[in-house]
Amino acid sequence: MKTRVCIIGGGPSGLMLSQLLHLKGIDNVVLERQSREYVLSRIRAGVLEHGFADLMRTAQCGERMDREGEIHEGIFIAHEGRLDRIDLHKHSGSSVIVYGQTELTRDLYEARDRMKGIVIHDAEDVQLHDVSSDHPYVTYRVGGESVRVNCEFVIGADGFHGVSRKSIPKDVLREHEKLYPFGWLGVLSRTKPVSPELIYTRHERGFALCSLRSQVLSRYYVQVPLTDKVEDWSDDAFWTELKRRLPREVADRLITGESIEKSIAPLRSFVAEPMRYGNLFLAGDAAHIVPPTGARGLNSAASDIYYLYHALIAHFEKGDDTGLEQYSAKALARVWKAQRFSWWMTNMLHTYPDSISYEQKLQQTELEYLLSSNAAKRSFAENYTGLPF
Ligand code: FAS
Ligand code: PHB
Repeated sequence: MKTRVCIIGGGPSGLMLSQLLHLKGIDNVVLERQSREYVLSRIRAGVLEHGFADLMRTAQCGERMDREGEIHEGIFIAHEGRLDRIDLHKHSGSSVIVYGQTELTRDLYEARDRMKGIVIHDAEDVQLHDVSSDHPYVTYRVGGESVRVNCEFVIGADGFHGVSRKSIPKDVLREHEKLYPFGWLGVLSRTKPVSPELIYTRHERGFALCSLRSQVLSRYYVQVPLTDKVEDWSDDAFWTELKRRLPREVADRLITGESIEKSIAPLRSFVAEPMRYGNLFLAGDAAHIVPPTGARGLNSAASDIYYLYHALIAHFEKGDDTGLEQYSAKALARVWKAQRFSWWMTNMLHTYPDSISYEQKLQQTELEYLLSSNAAKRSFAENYTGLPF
């Protein structure tokens, strides 16, 4: 098989780039390890920056997002039994769209199918070869048959556990990682959301988040110790704990129901540098991970794809490689700003099992400063709605 760009990973990063390149007539193939059903069964992000939403529209995949997604101009922070709202629109002139990653991934798949895009599912043993040469290629197996894909560029959009990052030599790759001493237990329930806007909660028992996917589908999280297992948590235990962390006025109106998805995700901050090695380019979770507190994960993938899309067009249409040469530095500059915001928001809102009283007072002060300063709210709002690409 021969193509111009071989994309490894059929998540939002890989599919978005595939769709954008296709619309510019740039031949590409997506290799996805899992089945489509498996990819679409994953419950992940829920908040889209305006930059991500614009990319979906450019990719001609934004129609359902604009119809079904909810525009949110503020978020709430619950603490000491009360709710404070941060007006994102007032402080940044912008907003976010609440629209689940599962749905946007479905929209991207449907667009790929509609335009006869080549997405290979159940691709086993994907391997990258000669990525530092002018003739890289990728091999994989499907249905017992080995296939070779000759290409000009390989895009590693295969997530944190993918094969692409590991194809960069250890003496070239630098990894920066911070692990957090807690995880998030998440529940999806077919219930009316407790609040029209997201509620991030700081509580002595731990962080909690009230989010949503639609007016009939709610997404809730509570911070749990890393030692917890999802089977330790019955639905009733989850709802009881969530209510204990919410202000009384919110807890009293919480509509509980059966969980249709329940999982525990560990929290980590991670960045791999550089994001380019020869003709291999990393994008999205393959290169960086954030704790989901700031809703930056999927949104950081968006700016990687934006930079790669424009760089590849300049290469194929004008022979201009400036964008490709600058990609890693440019993508990392924005990635690290998302890392900072996610780390800062996580530190401010979570309880640390062995923190000292001084650190707890600093956390409390950080939140009090945010809620009392227009300058702090403006900084929060411009980060949360999305720094410029
Ligand atoms: P993805 O991991 O989504 O996609 C990579 C794809 O590559 C997968 O489909 C995988 O099957 C495939 N793949 C892996 N190895 C392969 C191989 N060797 N060959 C071929 N294919 C391979 N972000 C937020 O903003 N908010 C959230 O609330 C949030 N919650 C999250 C919860 C969890 C449990 C996780 C893991 C992530 C969460 N994220 C959240 C971050 C998440 O949304 C990512 O940022 C987003 O999925 C990034 O998309 P991709 O870069 O496409 O990576
Ligand atoms: C979600 O709805 O899953 C969600 C929203 C905002 C976050 C994290 C997760 O910061």
